[in-house]
Amino acid sequence: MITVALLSRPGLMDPMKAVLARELPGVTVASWPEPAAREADIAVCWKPEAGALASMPKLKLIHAIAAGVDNILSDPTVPDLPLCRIVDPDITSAMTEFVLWSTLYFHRDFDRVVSNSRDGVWQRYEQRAARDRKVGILGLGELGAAAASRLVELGFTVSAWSRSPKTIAGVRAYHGADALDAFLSETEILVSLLPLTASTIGLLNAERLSRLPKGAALVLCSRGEHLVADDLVALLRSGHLRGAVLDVFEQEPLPADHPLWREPGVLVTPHMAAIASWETIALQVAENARRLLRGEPLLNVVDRARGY
Ligand code: NDP
Ligand code: OXD
Repeated sequence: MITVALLSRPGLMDPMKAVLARELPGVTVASWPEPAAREADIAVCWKPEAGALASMPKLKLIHAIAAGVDNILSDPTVPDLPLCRIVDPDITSAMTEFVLWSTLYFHRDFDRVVSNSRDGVWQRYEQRAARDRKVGILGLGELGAAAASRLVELGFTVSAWSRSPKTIAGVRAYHGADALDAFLSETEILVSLLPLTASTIGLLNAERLSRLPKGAALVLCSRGEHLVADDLVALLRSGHLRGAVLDVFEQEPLPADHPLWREPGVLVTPHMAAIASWETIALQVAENARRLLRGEPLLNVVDRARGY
């Protein structure tokens, strides 16, 4: 039969074991670095230790437990095998909820009134209709496209930026590096849902963030490495930017003494925008395992050349 290796810190992926056993009769599930794991056909991982995947001689498929695969592709020794990621309607819904909440947080001034309420300050702010608020989404893939459409339904003025041309009802779509500045210059609430690749790392730096209009806000749901955090802080302190909801960080968990926790205008959330359940992940791994055994096309295969 088939052997599945779980590469994670001890015990983290154990909830998958029963589901895999139920879905794949006869399967051997082993946790790295047990000897059986080294003989695995399928490796399931988030951020495997460097060289681990290359040391598995029977490996046929690498399966991420996440939507993003940057933590896997960052290892230069990762073997040239099919790499699959998680795509799931519940994750898409969860991300859409997070984007809607973050948008409303700034649009309806919750960032200001939460702070005012702690200080006993009764202050009302002039309200703007959703149609008068420009929300821009970086990345129009599984997650960005769903969030953009929902924002359109709520009446926001929505634009988006992707690598290749896209058409989504009600969304002003930009594509390519040449269009980025024009997209940014008309975005008041910027939501990042890009994959982390060589082309997107450090994209949100002082130069790009300065293109946003004064008073704009950032919602970072993608990866911490997309953002140059010091540049964000400088633009917040200068008053050019209003605030940021940051869900992802270069170092996770964000250390308790990290200054971002206490930076005025920044709200830190713990990489919680969309979390797949172990059941969901295990079911997708099992489906791709069956397809692998039958020689059928795999689901949610990553384009290794693009990096996402
Ligand atoms: P997809 O691969 O479906 O979509 C990626 C989008 O980004 C595509 O529209 C793609 O353009 C665009 N893109 C990629 N590179 C560029 C570039 N250089 N310039 C412009 N656009 C680019 O990804 P998902 O929507 O599934 O996920 C996006 C990311 O969200 C993940 O990679 C992960 O980092 C993050 N994530 C975060 C979670 C959290 O809890 N915070 C949970 C899940 C995911 P094109 O359409 O032209 O190919
Ligand atoms: C991610 C995920 O890619 O949690 O961040 O799926």
